[in-house]
Amino acid sequence: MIEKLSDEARSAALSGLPDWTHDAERDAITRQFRFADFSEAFAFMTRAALLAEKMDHHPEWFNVYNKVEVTLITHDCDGLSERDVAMAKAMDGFA
Ligand code: HBI
Repeated sequence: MIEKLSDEARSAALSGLPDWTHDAERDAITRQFRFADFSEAFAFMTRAALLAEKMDHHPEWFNVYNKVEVTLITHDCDGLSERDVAMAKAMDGFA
């Protein structure tokens, strides 16, 4: 069973994810990505999608042209888990 991060663990994780915002209401994290064009944005989404399948952990996201809005939350614990942190770090690396 995947565990929700404690307040302390979450704060520590978020300090390493400066471009992400914590949504306290959902206990989720969100980030807006902006790319050069749609092709770049979709390339990012393709890489993230392959990782999501590999991790069995899937983002909630919205794309319009060169913008991708991502929300990460772990449905199994209805909040933030290590999986969200790992995916956020990977997405930052793809961007
Ligand atoms: N993706 N974001 C997210 N959160 C989950 O809990 C989750 C998922 N993808 C698949 C998954 N869980 C599986 O473990 C099943 O629970 C669906």
